[in-house]
Amino acid sequence: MSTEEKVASPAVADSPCEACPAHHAGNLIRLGVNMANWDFVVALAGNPNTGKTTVFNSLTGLRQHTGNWPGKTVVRAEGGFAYAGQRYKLMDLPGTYSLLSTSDDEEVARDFILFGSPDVTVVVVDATVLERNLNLVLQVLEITDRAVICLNLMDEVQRRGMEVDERRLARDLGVPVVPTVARKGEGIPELLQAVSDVAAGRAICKPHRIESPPGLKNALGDLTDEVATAFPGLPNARWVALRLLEGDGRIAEAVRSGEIADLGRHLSSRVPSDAGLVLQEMEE
Ligand SMILES: Nc1nc2c(ncn2[C@@H]2O[C@H](COP(=O)(O)OP(=O)(O)OP(=O)(O)O)[C@@H](O)[C@H]2O)c(=O)[nH]1
Ligand SMILES: [Mg+2]
Repeated sequence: MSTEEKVASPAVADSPCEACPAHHAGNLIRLGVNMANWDFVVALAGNPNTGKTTVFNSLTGLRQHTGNWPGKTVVRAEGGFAYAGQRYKLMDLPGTYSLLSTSDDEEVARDFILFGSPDVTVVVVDATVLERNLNLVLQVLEITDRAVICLNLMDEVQRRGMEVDERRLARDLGVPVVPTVARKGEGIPELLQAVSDVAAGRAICKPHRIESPPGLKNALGDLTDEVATAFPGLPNARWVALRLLEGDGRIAEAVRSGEIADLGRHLSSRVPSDAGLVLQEMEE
């Protein structure tokens, strides 16, 4: 893919919905690839084909390809937007079912979610298959307390006569849940507000976490301390320790070789990258 294809489009409303006065996108300035000096980094995570890139395009004004193969996202892309006086760098990630997945494009997403230190992780879920999508949601909530759930494809939920109780879901998960129809721009203003509230600390999340049994808790605590000491500044040392306890060979090798520290350094969202370029995986 050439970088020319990623040139920002002007901040023109793409859908009729965005042109109507009820859409408060007046607060949104799509920055395309122009995103120097950001205040916050936001990651778009989610299972494959849930509408992440559609949300990304709607917020940045960029035109990353959406849809099924060959449009599916396999590398991460970045773009920018400003909202309510703050600048955001938005990362579009490949779809992933689990933070334990090991396929190459899923690993791109996993590594950024875990080691890229995003300020807010938006998990875009397909509301028609919520249960399947909750696997990743719960894994993300294990590692961050700054998350927003974008409950997408609500038009399909309605069309199929299904119901999703988003308020109950928000209560049970302990993080904001925003229903959207990303393809039509519906719910995007509310999503922006939720992201900005979480980023600025106006909304405090209390994510649902699975309680570990006492034996595991102690072992995990000790090993987490050791990992954190060996790799100072590495985000999510607890997750790494958990993987080691579960016998994950790839993570064990990354710890042994020290490569795990590079992941933290290369992916850190605090370090400015070549703004607007679609970034290939760090190894490339
Ligand atoms: N009906 C409906 N379709 C949507 C909605 N949002 C996105 N889509 C469509 O879903 C398909 C997948 O959208 P993408 O944005 O490419 O999904 P993605 O999550 O980026 O996919 P991967 O990068 O492969 O993980 C596209 O055809 C979109 O137009 C929505 O709210 N409702
Ligand atoms: Mg995509």
